[in-house]
Amino acid sequence: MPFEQAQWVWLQGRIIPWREATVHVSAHALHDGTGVFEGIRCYETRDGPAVFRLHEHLERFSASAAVHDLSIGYTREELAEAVCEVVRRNGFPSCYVRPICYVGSGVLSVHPRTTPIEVAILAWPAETQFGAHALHSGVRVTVSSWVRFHSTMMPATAKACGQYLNSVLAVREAVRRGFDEAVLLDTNGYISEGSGENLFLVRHGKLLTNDERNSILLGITRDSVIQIARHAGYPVEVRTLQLDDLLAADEAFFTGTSAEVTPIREVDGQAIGSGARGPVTAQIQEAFFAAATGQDTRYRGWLHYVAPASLPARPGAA
Ligand code: PPE
Repeated sequence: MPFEQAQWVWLQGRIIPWREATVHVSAHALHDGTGVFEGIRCYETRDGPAVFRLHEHLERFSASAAVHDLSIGYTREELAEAVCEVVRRNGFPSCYVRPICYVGSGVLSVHPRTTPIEVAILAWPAETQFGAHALHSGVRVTVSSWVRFHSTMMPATAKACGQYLNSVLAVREAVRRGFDEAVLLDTNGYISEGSGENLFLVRHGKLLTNDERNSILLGITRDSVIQIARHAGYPVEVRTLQLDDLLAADEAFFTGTSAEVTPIREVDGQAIGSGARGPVTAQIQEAFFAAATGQDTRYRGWLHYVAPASLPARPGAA
């Protein structure tokens, strides 16, 4: 269990032992889902652990909080330092980091009123979402009977706790049906995204992906892959995608902090392309990991090194 290795948690400005980082059962967030969170990866690099695109994750965290009227109460600089502190204290060479800001205990009416807001940052060692083998062999997906909620129902580009029930329903159904993951359609029947990943297609040497008009969470991995693909010379077209685009694709893959770049090999029993990881997916995957682990120095600006606070950052470290 990955949590067994996590010893320290940042809670409200203090580093405390994992087992003491608890929330009361009367917390508003537990009942009504009133919280926002982030999922961030910290990769092992030659210069020690480095948090991938920390700035962008903290920006989305604050945008999610703003749209749900939650006041985080810490600056981005304070949160960035807190993330580094949690990684350092736990001594992880690489890990997954989960900042969360939620409405605590005070009232249990729908309107949380002036109930205090709490902020915590957890970290734990985490393998890639679908397991290392899936990076090579890909995953099997099913088109969900649950529809991705539209942004007129809840802000779809925010990463809020309660909205994940939509994803949980979809992924539970997918697993029950014998698949690895769900693909959700939007309210117009176009492709939206996976339960926790964005989706890319490869067709005739071009990458295709959708955007917020199809109710997706605007993934930071998605943005990274768009930039990496363009640098590698692949055209990337951002447009609405239909199910037949997916079924007719040469290759398809998911992107996400947890899933990284995972090939999709089959949709409801129908093979995508050759039914194995395609060459473009393999190239994008390799380039993504080279960027995230600091091997490709063109993307060093994406890395926030977790250098010890007491020592000056090493030359070249951001
Ligand atoms: N869509 C959804 C719905 C989503 O949850 C994620 C992240 C993405 C797209 C990809 O976004 P990004 O990580 O910025 O590239 N899903 C997180 C896991 C959520 C969970 O509750 O677990 C993640 O990958 O960390």
